[in-house]
Amino acid sequence: KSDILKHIESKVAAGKKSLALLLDPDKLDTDSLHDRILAIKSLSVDYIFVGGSLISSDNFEFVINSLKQYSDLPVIIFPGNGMHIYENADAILLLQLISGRNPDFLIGQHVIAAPKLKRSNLEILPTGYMLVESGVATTVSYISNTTPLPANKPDIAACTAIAGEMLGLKLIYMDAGSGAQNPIKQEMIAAVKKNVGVPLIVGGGINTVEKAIAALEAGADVIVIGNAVEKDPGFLNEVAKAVQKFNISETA
Ligand code: 1GP
Repeated sequence: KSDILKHIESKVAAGKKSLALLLDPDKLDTDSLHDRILAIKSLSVDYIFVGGSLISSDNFEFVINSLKQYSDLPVIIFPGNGMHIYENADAILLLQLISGRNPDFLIGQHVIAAPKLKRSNLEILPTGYMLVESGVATTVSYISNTTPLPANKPDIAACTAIAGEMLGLKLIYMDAGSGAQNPIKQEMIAAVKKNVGVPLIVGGGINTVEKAIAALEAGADVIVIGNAVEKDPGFLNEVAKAVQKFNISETA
């Protein structure tokens, strides 16, 4: 099994930030996937997340297999439900949707997925998933049938994350949802970071270098970029450089 959690934790302990690229199998052009994977190799991307709340294409396994074949980066499933499991990946974010009150995404899907996950070689990453209001209705909010956390309530976000950590979750993922109009506010990221010790992943609507840096400065340990790279592949290079620069200036 992979040791991705330890790797993330040791980077956080060393004060280093990381970049995760989210590949949504529904949004990818599979013809150019091979070239894209080769291009990613030359950039300082740390993790590849594969998934989304709704996967309607047949590309999920193909994307994972291609990544495993052509790159050495850790491939982590970002599942939308208990069906999104494929053991050729390295790990899976076992998401508990702690911002919501839908029992299906707090325990139901997990019970269904548990035997398959136990038989697999996937590293399980127990993750408190917090969906934050973003200005527009996101797919994840609709599909999960949950109300996102209000964007201007950092105290609710902090209490939710504290509860998640106390329940034993090893990562907190704050997400404004894919293609969010507004990324998560710095105040909210900072409030969560101040109150929990587990690594903090932040994503949703990060589509400029400035927004990426804002999330990192506020306390995100890992930032996730999806949509913006689909629209402009060159953005990945820009944001990877920004994360690198951030790490160098922090240690200097
Ligand atoms: C969504 O956090 C991810 O779940 C990434 O969001 O596609 O908006 O970058 P974007």
